[in-house]
Amino acid sequence: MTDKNELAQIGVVGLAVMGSNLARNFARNGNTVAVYNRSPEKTHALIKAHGEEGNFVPSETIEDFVASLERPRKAIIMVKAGKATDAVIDQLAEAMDEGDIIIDGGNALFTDTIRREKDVAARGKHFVGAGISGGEEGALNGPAIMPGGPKESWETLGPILESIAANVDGTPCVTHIGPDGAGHFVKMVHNGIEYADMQVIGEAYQLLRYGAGMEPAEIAEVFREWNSGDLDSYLIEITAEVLAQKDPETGAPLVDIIVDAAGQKGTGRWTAINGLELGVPITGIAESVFARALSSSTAQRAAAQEGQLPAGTIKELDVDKAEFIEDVRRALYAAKLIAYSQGFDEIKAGSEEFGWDVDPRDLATIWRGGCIIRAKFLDRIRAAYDNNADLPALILDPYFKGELEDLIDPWRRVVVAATQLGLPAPVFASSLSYYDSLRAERLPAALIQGQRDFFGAHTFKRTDKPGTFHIEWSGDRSLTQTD
Ligand code: NBP
Repeated sequence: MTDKNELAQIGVVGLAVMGSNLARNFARNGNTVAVYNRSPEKTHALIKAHGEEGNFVPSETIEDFVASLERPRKAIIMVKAGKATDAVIDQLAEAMDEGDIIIDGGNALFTDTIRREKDVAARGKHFVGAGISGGEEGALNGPAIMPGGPKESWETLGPILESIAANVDGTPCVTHIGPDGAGHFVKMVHNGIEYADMQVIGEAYQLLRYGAGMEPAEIAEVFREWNSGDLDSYLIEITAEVLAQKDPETGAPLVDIIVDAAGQKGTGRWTAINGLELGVPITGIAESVFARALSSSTAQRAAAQEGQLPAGTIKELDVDKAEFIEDVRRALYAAKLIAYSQGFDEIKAGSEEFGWDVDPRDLATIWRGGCIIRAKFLDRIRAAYDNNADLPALILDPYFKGELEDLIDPWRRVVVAATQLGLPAPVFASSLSYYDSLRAERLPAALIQGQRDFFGAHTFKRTDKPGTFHIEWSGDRSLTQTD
């Protein structure tokens, strides 16, 4: 139904896949929705195909769109992230009045969100950067929503966002994350974790396929089974679907037909860059971004496959297939735990750096539904932070420590097997090194500090007394205290 005279509770600008589905979700949940797209064809198409799903108020100009909203006006931007977002923000800020709320639901870089919030606030309006996860299906049926921005905007926006968010055990998968860029920051890290989660699943597949010699359909069954245990999650579920799928044209397993080159230009890359900037070792996420980059290094891979690089001679692996499958499951669980633990470390570091006061329990709660990384084990993460909000690392929670007891040996065996077979398992392996680094009583950083002092007089600290020291390396090698 469309009615030009009825004022809308919410508006959506940008009616491509995400925007049109989000608008339908609002309408289906009893909200009157104003809709506008730069090219009116998309608006017409939405109304023609889905106008009967609820109350839509379509407009062909941004001014009409703004006029069709009840006050304080609330408009969600769902356009291509970047310059398009800035252009639409400018148009909305121009047409809106003081106290109106502009929400950017695209995948914006959080630093852009911080800048935009300042600009929009200076024009007397509110700006909310909201991360929205769940892809097109989530946008339609209930996404996880991570809004930042001023707390007072949340008071107005909260109920309407709760009406469309996913819901788990009666709790909507949306809450105010923190000021300015906090929402887009946690959405970015969410996507980084998603990269790592997908990569470890990919590594498990690779080992079962080329290590245990299993066919995709057989591996699909294994993933289905895994989905009923600790690994129960959306990503494991869809992995089974993809592996079971045959190519409609050739009848071959679809996974064998798809080009094995994955993109990494978006939020996963940002998460890795931000991890480097904050000095947080998010090795699982960074390795996942690199693994995608390597997959797309087509020319180098082709050259290496032409036999130019020796494979070595150790090929035999004498393992029982069923035991190997169970080891891979446990290695996957362990590497996944590390990736989440590191992702939460990055969120904590970002929250401290930007003064957001993000509560990790909120994330473990709202990520349980709607979003791509929704998983049973997020309940465990929430419980971990409920028990101790200041956990030094997620894996130090007593429950996860207990889980790791049973995972560590299989994890080591799988990394050994992958290495021996010459099969790439970058996140399985680097996560294990990260884990062992955390546990190590002494790290070679002491030697690195010695080297730095040798070539650059960078000084070092001592284990036995306070102060900063230097060795006269090119002189008599005496010790001097520099402060
Ligand atoms: P796209 O990212 O493909 O963007 C297309 C939309 O942007 C169209 O409505 C287009 O209008 C509009 N647009 C462009 Br392009 N330039 C514009 C401009 N200068 N002024 C006004 N409108 C402009 O859409 P999407 O895939 O639906 O994603 C929307 C947002 O949601 C993005 O930020 C995306 O990163 C984010 N997101 C997407 C997913 C997903 O699964 N796809 C998931 C989560 C978040 P036109 O029709 O006139 O060209």
